[in-house]
Amino acid sequence: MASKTKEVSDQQQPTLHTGEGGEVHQVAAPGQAVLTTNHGMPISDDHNSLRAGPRGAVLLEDMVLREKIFHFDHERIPERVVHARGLAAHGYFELTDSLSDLTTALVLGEVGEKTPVFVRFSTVAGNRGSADLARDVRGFAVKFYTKQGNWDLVGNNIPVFFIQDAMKFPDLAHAVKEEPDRGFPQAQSAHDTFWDWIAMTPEAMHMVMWQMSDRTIPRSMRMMQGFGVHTFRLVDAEGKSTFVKFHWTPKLGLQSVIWDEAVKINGADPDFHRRDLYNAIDNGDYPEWELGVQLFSEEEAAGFDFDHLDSTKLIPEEVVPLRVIGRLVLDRNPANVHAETEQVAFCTQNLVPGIDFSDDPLLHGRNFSYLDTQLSRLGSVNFNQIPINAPKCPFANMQRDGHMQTFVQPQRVTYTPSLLDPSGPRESHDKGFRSFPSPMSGEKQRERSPTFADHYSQARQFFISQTVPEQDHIVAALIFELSKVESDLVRSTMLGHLYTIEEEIGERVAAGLGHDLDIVPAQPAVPVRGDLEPASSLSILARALPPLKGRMLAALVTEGASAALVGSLFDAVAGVDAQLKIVCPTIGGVTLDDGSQLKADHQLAGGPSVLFDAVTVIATEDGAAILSVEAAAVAWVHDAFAHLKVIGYNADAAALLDVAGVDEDAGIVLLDGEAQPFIDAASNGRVWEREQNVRTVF
Ligand code: HDD
Repeated sequence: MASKTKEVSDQQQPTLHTGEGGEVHQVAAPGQAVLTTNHGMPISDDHNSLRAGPRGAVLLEDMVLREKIFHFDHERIPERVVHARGLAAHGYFELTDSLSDLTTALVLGEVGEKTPVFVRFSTVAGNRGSADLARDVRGFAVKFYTKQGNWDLVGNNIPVFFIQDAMKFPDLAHAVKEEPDRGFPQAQSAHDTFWDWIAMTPEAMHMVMWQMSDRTIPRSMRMMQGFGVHTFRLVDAEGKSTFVKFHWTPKLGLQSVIWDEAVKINGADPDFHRRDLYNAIDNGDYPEWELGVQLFSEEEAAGFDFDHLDSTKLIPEEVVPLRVIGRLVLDRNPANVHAETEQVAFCTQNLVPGIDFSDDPLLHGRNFSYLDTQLSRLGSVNFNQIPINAPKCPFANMQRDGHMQTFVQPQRVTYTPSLLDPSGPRESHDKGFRSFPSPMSGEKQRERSPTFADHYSQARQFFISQTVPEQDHIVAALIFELSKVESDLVRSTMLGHLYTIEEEIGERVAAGLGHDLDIVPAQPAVPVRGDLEPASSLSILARALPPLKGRMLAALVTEGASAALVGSLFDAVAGVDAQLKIVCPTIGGVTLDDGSQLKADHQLAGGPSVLFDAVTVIATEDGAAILSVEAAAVAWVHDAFAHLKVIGYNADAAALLDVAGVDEDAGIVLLDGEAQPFIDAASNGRVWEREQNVRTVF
């Protein structure tokens, strides 16, 4: 496991050292460091400011005080205008299948090569201090430190986007973020301005279906897909181009939480996702994704149902299958969140030779925006010198000076061409990046191609590709979101779009809203296609069952409970590479029936069942009676039941399940001395058949 402690020097004084990742930090031998100012002057007293007498005024002369407060006052930098709340990790990308016949990019050509990466996940709308389980798209940004420079693949956990043209991005962001006249709601799309804008933006309908699906409430960053979204090009040594789309698929399978669970997790642990990723990596349980590519030619693209340059559309895997070419492993937590997670600057323009842009207009706008925003966030054109942004390959050019220049560049000649210094860096026709010479023609205009005009057909295809519970959740999410909208006109207009996507969705959402207003019909520019077949690759639940590996299970245990059953549970959980957390009435834990002590990981009220994937109750009769009048215990069991979790229990615990309103089904497992039946049931995931018994499905 990567060391979390910084490198230490045997020198007496703090000095600047360059660490493994090129990061610069202050270090000194343990116990020997002398506290200094930033210019290195040793400090004699760091607790008392310089005063005129013991009760006198503080003297302006106190440069130690002034410097300390000056630095503190400027510790914060502007948060990202979108994707402000992020979590990140270091790792590597290992190529397992070479694309060297299609691209000169070494990162995609050399099998077995491990390229260092830094990956930042994020929510989009919320501010930096918002909660992890907001219903929101998740960012999935990967910086590959390749031998040919940094390649940034700045994607999301959804393969399409809200808009087709970057011109509309500021409007989208303004609409979804908190309303500016009141400063709320924070980290939510469930408000008037978002739905007002969506109702007027038919091109967003496909993305909205994804956004309202369980994709936007992932169980863990380790259990979600990532997508490069745009079509890119691979270019080989002869200059031949192949179109490519990039997909990340998690080895732990896909999993989401239930909306009510998300709401409660936000209260119980607003840092749920960051804690999950940090702890997994810290435990050596490194998350992993496969990189798959969809490859297609210009001619194949011409035959697709939709324009591959339109980021609101996807190409189903059923049409162009995924070819798995590598794996991404995250194996090191950042040592300092500000230096790395906050200061990392992803730029979609960062490509390497052999990978090129397509003509997607959204991508072209992004290429400006990401570079531009770093100046306002990081304050200097030299942001690439921050260690997390610096390439790990040699780099050289004639760019000089600027704010916060940290390089001391001794060269006299800072231009090309030059006779004085023929040894300076020069461009290389062979090694350098060359844009694919795609032919261009046409009049300058501000118009969309008619091939971008169909906004509803893939939205419909997405819905009909979902399993029944997933469709129910989309309907429920739309009902929830639109119920928060105060404007009848916005609601009616949105219902018009939903009817146009698929009548069933419109009817079900209208029923759930109890809506008796006139629907404002949508006016699609082209007829909605009914012939797009369901594509199971678009569903989470249609995939193979996710394993229990990497999941978090819990046991609520009372004083005097069976040591044999607890022991059996630990063994069974270890057998599936999951983790078990013990929840007890007090954090001091309990004494089991064999006199052994069981340590608690959580006190009951601090460890609600929403934090776990499946739960057990192991109690004595007396213990169950006490818990039955304890609201936190009743809610613990009731929530697990309502969230469709498998619940194991011993016979003496039955009283608590009764009080919590648990009805028997395939996920309620009586444990007779051994815990394996609970694990067997939990391996089947949630008990979807229970859903209609616990909430109204419109
Ligand atoms: Fe963006 C950040 C993903 C469209 C403008 N975006 C940002 C991040 C991700 C995405 C993951 C966070 C990067 C990080 O962790 O630092 N954005 C996307 C995807 C898009 C997309 C997948 C569509 C396919 N974005 C998009 C457009 C624009 C922007 C069309 C502007 C024209 N995005 C930004 C930004 C951000 C950003 C304002 C904020 C912070 C940053 O760039 O570095 O420039």
